[in-house]
Amino acid sequence: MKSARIEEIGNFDVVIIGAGIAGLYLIHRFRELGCTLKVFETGNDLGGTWFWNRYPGARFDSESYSYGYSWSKELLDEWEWSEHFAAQPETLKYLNFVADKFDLRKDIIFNSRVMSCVYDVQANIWHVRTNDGRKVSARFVIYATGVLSEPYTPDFSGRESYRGLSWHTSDWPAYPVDLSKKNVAVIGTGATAVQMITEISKNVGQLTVFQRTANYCKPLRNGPISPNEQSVIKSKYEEVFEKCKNSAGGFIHDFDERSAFDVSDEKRSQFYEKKWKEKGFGFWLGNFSDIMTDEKANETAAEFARDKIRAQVNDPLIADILTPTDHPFGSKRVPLESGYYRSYNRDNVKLVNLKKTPIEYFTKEGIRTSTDDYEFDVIIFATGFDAVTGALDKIDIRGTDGLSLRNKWKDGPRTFLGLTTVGFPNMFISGGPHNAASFCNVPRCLEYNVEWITDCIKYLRKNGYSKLQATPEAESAWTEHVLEGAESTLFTNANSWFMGSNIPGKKRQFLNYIGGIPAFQAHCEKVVSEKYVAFDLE
Ligand code: NA7
Repeated sequence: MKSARIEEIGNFDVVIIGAGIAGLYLIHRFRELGCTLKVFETGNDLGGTWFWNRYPGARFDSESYSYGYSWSKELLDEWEWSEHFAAQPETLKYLNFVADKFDLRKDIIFNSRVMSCVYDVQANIWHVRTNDGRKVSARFVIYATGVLSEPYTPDFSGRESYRGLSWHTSDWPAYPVDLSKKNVAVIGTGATAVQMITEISKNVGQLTVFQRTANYCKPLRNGPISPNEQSVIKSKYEEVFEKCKNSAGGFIHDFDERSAFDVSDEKRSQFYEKKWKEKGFGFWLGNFSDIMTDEKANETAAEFARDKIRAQVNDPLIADILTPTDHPFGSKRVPLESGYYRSYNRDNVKLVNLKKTPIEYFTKEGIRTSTDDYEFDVIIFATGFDAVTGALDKIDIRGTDGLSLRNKWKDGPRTFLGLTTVGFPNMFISGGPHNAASFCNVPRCLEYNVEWITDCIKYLRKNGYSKLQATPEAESAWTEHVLEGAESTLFTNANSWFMGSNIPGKKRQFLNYIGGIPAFQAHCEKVVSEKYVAFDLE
């Protein structure tokens, strides 16, 4: 039980919610502006996504050297990634290294979840309350609450009656877990499950994977960074970040200008083979320009990927279940794998096709599907997140006239640039819906947003303004622009967290901005060059 004691901890220029990648950089930038600030973090330490997601096998799907912060040359010189795609412990160590180097911890209150943020129109101030009885007020509130931070565990009938151990992947126990003699279930086969299954299948008693939708997984091709590669990386950081900035998704990969049909079948196969052999997302985000917009072009890549899947699985019936046919390639985030499909060649790994035999309910011992009873020692939910808006929905956010953000967004989010929303003055979201950050090599976009937000507040302070909110016209135009852009792609053809359709009852609508980083940043820069006319300033 949390104490009912209320502790007033003062009035600040800024309150930041979340001490992950965006939150840490926000502290640094606001300090440079000379702002007073306080940060609240639910976890007992910093790192956000990389604090919570400590499941076996958790690692980047972005090239490590394209993921770190770009804003400190000293930091870039000092830090060395050990692998092309770093594992979670190394990333967490990196974020702690950054926090220590820039002395960021002292403004963070840990173990403190923000429960409500209420705007007081008269005083033009936000009142923030936490679950541990703290109360604070601030002129500006910034939500650095993460894109994939609100875990989703399906409400299976009888779930509470199950007597064995169970947890969500983003709540993996902090103590060592030995599964070597356990009978384990994993529900879900998204990017998280793909990493985790590969790892735990190496040392588990018996593993049963419950799959609803098969995914197109591409080989990650990780490896250590050699001393020679390390010095090349260090000499090319500027080039790397420039490349990311000019790409659609903030990665070092970008789409080929050609259509899949500009080349012969043979040349196309050769191109796919080359892309498949590359590290990371090249086969997805460095593919022909039309694979995410033209169904026929997409099908050529999808069929290539299907052949690769079938070739890795010994049992053709299992291979068939693992081969997706019901959504376009890349319309869900592509999991990057390091032996995932081969895990199913092990005698102790079993696959259950939930499309044929759905879960009916949980029992005391395990799971009952339409045909079988299963008993488990451990059930792991790799069932994803209430993405992008989930963490915001958890907080009671009240703007002008008591307007609730949950209510405002119940038919889908409406924002200006994914950074602000009408009715909630002086409130910013560092990775909100309809922002480039939710379809991005995330730190690249978060860094940009943090700089944009802090520059905006600097402008307000310099010009004597104390209140800002987007105009309704600007918000409507942006929302329409985002949704129209999504309709022209194949992303809307799949059910995924991109569409919010993984959460029962959530409006099925595209949550990301798909116009690419250069277009997004051009919109943001236009707003600045026009002296923020898209906002009402007081
Ligand atoms: P994802 O990609 O949303 O995957 C969640 C998985 O859980 C997916 O296979 C779902 O099947 C499955 N799921 C969800 N609800 C159910 C129910 N009710 N029954 C059975 N299976 C279910 O989340 P991840 O954590 O893997 O990855 C999230 C992001 O983190 C990823 O995109 C990377 O950016 C890193 P479905 O496909 O919905 O049929």
